[in-house]
Order: sequence, then structure tokens, then C-alpha cells
Amino acid sequence: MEKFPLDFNIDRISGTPGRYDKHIQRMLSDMRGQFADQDAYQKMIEEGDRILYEVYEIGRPGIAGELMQGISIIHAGKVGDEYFMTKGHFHSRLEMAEVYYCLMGQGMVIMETPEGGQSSRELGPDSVVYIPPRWAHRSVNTGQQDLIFFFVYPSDAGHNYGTIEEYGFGKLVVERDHRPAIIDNPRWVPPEAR
Ligand code: S6P
Ligand code: ZN
Repeated sequence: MEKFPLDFNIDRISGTPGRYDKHIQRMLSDMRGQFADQDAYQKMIEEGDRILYEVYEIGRPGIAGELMQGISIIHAGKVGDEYFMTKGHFHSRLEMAEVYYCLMGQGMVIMETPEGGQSSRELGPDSVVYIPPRWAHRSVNTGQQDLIFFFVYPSDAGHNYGTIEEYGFGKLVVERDHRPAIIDNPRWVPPEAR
């Protein structure tokens, strides 16, 4: 029990947890092929790499019954007109769900099933999104500030990035007339046609 402390605080200004076991930083260069506007992506990379999002993980053993917790921070910005976003994934154990609790910022969770079902929910201060079993999830920062949310999911869920890396999600979140809009992803192929 003592090996894993049971509580922590979240700094309300920075959104960072008072303690964590792992700090992951995902760079623009880690997202090659994910943004629709490849020319805008290339131009941005040439201007210099940068951190798109960060994850602070509070670890627990990766066994059934345990829960992984943490904080994700998606920085504000766009590649072309597409907002900064996470890679997105299915859980390797597809049947495992997840909960996001948004602390700060504005954004969206884009979700998709292996059969190509599409859904999305908004994230804002104090909103909670339940990601049901079988739904892949990607979070998108549609605001001007960091999007910061707490997450909790089964420790043995695992992450499967495979098909998302290849085809992306069916929907993209882009800026249209100074506000976020969800549009079809031209690169996406319905699962039955892959
Ligand atoms: C994990 C959970 C989040 C994401 C994080 C980064 O199940 O959904 O911690 O890992 O927001 O996203 P991604 O797609 O790069 O793992
Ligand atoms: Zn997840």
C-alpha cells in the first residue's frame, strides 16, 4: 500500500498533479501524417518542433481491477485550420471505458467505433465525458488556452494506435468562421472498405 500513495492535489493554475510517475511530451514531429494539411504541417516543422500535448501519469500496477489516473494538457494552436489534438487510440482491451473530467480550457472528444460509428462531446471547465467501451478517443483543443483534463481508466486497458495512425478519425475538428466545426476526414476509409 505504501509503495503507491493514494492521493494527490492538482495545481489549479498549471493543471499539473502534485505527484506523478511519468511525464510524456508529444511533439509536433510525433504527429506526422495526422493533420490533414500536410503542407502547413511541413512548414510548421521547418520553423521548429514544439510540444503539442503532455500527459502526467499516476501509475498503478497494470492488472485487472486497478485504475490509472492522470492529467492531459493539450496546448492551444492549429496546423492549417485544424486544432492541436492528441494522436487518439482504441484501448487494446477494447471493452475498457474511460472518464475525462475537464478542469480548464475548451475542446472536444472525438470518438469512433471499430465499425466506423462516429460521435463527439464537448469539453469545458467542470464537464465530464464518459468514453464507453469500444470507442476510440481523441481530444482536441478548440480554445485559446491549454485544455486540461483529468482521466481515469483501467490500468490493464493498454493503447492501440494502429488503425488511427493509418486512417485518422472519420471526423476532423477545424476552425470555420472563427469557431470550431466538425468536418469529414478525406483520408478516412470506412472499416468495411479497408
Ligand atoms: C489514456 C487517456 C489519455 C491519453 C492522452 C494522450 O487512455 O485517453 O491519457 O493517453 O490524452 O492521448 P494519446 O492518444 O496520445 O494516448
Ligand atoms: Zn484512453
